Amino acid sequence: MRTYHTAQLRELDAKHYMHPFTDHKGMRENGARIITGAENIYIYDSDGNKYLDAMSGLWCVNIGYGRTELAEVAKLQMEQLPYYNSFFQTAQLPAVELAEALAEIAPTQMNRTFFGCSGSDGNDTVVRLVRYFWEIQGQENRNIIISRNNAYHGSTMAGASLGGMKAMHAQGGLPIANIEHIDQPYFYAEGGDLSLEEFGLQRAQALEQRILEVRPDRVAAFIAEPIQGAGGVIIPPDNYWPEINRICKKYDVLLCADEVICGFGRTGEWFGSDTFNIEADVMTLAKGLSSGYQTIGAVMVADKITAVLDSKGGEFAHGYTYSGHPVACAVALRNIQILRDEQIIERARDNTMDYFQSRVSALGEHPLVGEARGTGFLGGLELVADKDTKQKFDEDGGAGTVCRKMCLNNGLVMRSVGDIMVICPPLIITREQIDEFYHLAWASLDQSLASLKIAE
Ligand code: PXG
Repeated sequence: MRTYHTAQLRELDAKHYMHPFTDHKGMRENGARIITGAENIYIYDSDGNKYLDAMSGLWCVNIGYGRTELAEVAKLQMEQLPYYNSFFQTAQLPAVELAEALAEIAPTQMNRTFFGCSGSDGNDTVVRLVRYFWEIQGQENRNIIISRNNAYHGSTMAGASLGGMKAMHAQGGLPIANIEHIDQPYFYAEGGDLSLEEFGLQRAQALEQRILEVRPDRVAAFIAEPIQGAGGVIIPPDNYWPEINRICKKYDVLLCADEVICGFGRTGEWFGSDTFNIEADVMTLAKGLSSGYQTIGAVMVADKITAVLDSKGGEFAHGYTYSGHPVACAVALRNIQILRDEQIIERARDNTMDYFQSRVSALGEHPLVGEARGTGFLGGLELVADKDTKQKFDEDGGAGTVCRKMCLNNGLVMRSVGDIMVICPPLIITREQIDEFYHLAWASLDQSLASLKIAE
């Protein structure tokens, strides 16, 4: 292996490597941070810095870094069968075993899985699948999918279209046809004078209104994250999901839960759908499915859908070369076994999640924080100039950017979404490490406030 100095690597990176979601001009000017290793909940860079990774990579390393069992399973599988496809009525062991394991842990109505490589392609599958489901029942016009503003469902044409990110729609002519967006259940920013309950009901009933506007026989599905992650950890009021369940049932609209972030223990149960009692017909999975150790995503479908596919026959013309990749499936299966055998989710729920939430709430006492919220191992901090009026420092997420930088200087990875700091630690984080997180976060908030006040 060649060895490099950091400066050399930065130069090569800037010259040849096109990064995702990146301002290329800014990137050329500042250079990248080069991450060289990781262990437990910590990552290390090429300058010798250590960071507490309160983002689990990108919301994905649920079991934490450094689990060599996953490397061993990947090596063994590569030696045994590095690749074979599952087209043309073939199968291989890891994909079958993983599909069975998923049926065991998923809500009872979910018993079959389609595999892909990521959350984005999973949501492309969702779009094609739900439209196909109605087509083969003679309802070709039932092709509208309703989603929400400020949702994140990925970066492919369909994923970005389902997502409600205006900046993404502004590039490249999105959304694709027959995708509708309704307002999100973001109480802190959009609740106005309503009570939490009134607001929850109002935002859920926006779905019913839209279904009636476009006509019920046109609506194929509604898709939503149980908690919006990349949108800023938006947690719906308690009455939101029950009302959504009711509406989807009433109009026979398929309910698709995007579990890419909420799945695999993030909210204290296997799935966000368990936590919120979402009666989903389709679930998109990725990230925590392999704890990020392999690129794998999946779409789980309820019996109601598979019954139609099985009885109608005909080919669903959809699939990827790497659907059910044996190495990715073997690693994901081992990841699920570890979560199960070590009772990582139960232990987090019983021992550490409440403590984490108490520390997140305590960060809400900081003068810079207008609201601190969270569920399970998800947290969000709203940065404001004035707690009472919720006034921000600016409209461009400037405070978030300042805070993210302060965190990094202090050895903490906490991401900003505009002026919301989002937190998503590995499920294995201990109470001591939660304290460490809290102190680093408080110090970073202090420094951010001082810096923002000077800039004012
Ligand atoms: N659905 C949800 C709910 C997600 O959070 C995707 C789908 C797409 O998954 P893939 O594997 O194609 O990335 C995601 C991904 C961020 C950030 O900055 C979040 C995601 C991806 C990249 C960045 O918060 N979430």
